[in-house]
Amino acid sequence: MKRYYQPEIETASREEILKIQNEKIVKQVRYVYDNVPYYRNLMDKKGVTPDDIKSVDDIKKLPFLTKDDLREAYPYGLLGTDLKNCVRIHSTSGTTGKRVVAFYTQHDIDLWEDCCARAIVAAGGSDEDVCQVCYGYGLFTGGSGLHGGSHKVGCLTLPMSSGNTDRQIQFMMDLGSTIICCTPSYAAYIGESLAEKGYKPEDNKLKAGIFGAEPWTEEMRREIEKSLGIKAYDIYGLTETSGPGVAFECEEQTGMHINEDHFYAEIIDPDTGEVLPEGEKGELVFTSLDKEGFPLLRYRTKDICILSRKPCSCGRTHVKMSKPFGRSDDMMIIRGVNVFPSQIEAVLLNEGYPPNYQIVVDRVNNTDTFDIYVESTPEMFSDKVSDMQAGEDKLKLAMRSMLGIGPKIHLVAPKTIQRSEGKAVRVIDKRKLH
Ligand code: DLL
Repeated sequence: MKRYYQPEIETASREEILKIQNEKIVKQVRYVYDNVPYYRNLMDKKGVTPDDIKSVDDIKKLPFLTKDDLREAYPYGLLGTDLKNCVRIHSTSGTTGKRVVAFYTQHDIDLWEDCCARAIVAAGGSDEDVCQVCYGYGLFTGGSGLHGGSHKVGCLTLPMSSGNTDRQIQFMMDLGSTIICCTPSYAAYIGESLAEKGYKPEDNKLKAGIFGAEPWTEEMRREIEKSLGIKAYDIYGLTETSGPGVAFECEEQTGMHINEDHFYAEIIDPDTGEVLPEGEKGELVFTSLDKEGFPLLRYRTKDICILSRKPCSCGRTHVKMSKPFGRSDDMMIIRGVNVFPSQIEAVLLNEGYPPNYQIVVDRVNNTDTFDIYVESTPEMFSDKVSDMQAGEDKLKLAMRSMLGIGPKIHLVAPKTIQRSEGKAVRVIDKRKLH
């Protein structure tokens, strides 16, 4: 079985990768300068010309691009080529403002699908596999990305899209799916539904899952691995840079290899914009190295993570990014304390609760309120108020020691928190809604 989809690139030496990157960046910057007036303007304002960019070391001279720029340039302002050369668009859900629309030429689709194919092979996939894709198809990149990757690997591809969980399970069991691709919250839901139908983890043929598109903790990984009887791999990406597959996990499960021949990664201090050394935590910034339709230079993702060049036992040489600790914009500041939803998830799962919860933050009389609704399991659920109260008190204590502040915990009956088929909505911050 193949260990790598493109071994010559995935295991290339550092020098070889740098050589590829240096050649590509010179061309990509020139291409953007010549074809994207919006970015040319940013470069002119900063006094940088394509001639100043001779290698990836010079990337730090370039101006940043932010989500606000994407909104301002909507829809065509960052297009890198004639529309007639583009064959597809994808778009973000637009929950936090105007949608982002990304354009793809056939070349862009090819390199994106290669990245997803690398991820599938890293998860043990081959042409012997049945790959059930239950990310949403359509404008969202999840379905199409993994679908294309699965085709390239030669898996039998089940283009399920998300939702209709009974049908997902029927196909999974009848056709013997061996790999499943979806959001981690949907994977947890499928695991729960399988158990409810009386299936044990060993009853299905699944061996691996490729999960991403939303933050998830190591505790959640263990939960999913147990309930589905699989090894769960992380995959990362964003619409702006093409979609899933910008980075993916290998069997070591200690971070995701960034496809460095296509994307150059930097970590910056989100406040000052200064580039941080390897190993420091900060905002991830990507520069595409060979995109045509929607090339982005120094795009600030808002995802907070750490890069590592520690050698990996899988043999891949590309730099690894940690799981994002959260986004700089989903960090909540509650009564002055920084709180990430991932910290809350870790405490809940460590305390034996299922991964079904919702965080509600509000402001009453100028004071932040902080409530967490947590589903209990049928075994934990009790008619006795004192039992439930004891559970809430214990959880509050555990939260306080992790977060530094104590939320109000509401233990609710099993099955009362809405399940997610795509990206889960974990936080309702009513302060932003007022
Ligand atoms: O979520 C692309 C994708 C699809 C990735 C399927 C993986 C699998 P967007 O909808 O544009 O694209 O959302 C991008 O989702 O900036 C992160 O904040 C978050 N995200 C994506 N993957 C992960 C992950 C897709 N593995 C935004 N862990 C990104 C944590 C993730 N967060």
